[in-house]
Amino acid sequence: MKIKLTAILAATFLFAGIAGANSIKSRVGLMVGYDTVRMAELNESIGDLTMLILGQEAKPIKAMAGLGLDAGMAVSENVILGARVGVMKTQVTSVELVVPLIASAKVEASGAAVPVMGGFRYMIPIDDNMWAGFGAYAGLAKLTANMTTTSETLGVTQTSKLDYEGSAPVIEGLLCFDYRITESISLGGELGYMSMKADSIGAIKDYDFDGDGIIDVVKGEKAKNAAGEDSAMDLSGVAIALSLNYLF
Ligand SMILES: [Ca+2]
Repeated sequence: MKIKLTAILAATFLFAGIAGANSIKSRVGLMVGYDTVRMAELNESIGDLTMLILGQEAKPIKAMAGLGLDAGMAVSENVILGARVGVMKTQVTSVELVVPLIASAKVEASGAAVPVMGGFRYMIPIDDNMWAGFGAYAGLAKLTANMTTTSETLGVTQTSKLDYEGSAPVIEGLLCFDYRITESISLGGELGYMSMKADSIGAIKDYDFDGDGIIDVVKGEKAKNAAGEDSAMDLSGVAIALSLNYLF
């Protein structure tokens, strides 16, 4: 196993044409990210729904956070080609209505995204340990949105979930820096803008909320606003990330 790993690393070095200490290095890293999100239409739809059910509009969802894995191969002294995958979750927004001792009802909504991207970064050494540059990534994301309604009447609790999914092209442009803590460990930072918008999202299965045998939301049925238009799910926004990277 050790020999095999050494052989793979040796081949990587040869392919990448690593020139010396002042070249960029191949890397694998773990990222922690925070993004603002537009949401826009979907926030309106969630607000319309909570208004309809509970007479109050849910607060808009404004941000998401998540984890990512990033891998990049140095292909010249300054360029890394790489791939990354992330798992992001938005804030949960909720509205609750309570009639003391008799009943309560709550609607919660949130979203999530799994972007998979490939791209490059161009970086130059600022000093012995610090690198800075820019990059661009593009790919696809799976988006999901969830609405959960919980109602309690005279001690009897009923919960119904409604899940939607969609897919979106993703494009991200970013500024990045890297601080080499040791020869093989770096702390990275990124500030970018990520575009990630699904024009519509559809129910993931058939839903019969009241159990009367009649389907209330058919699989694939799109999330709509009060005006009956498709709700886009727009998770585009400013993206900030920190990463811990192994360099080789
Ligand atoms: Ca039904």
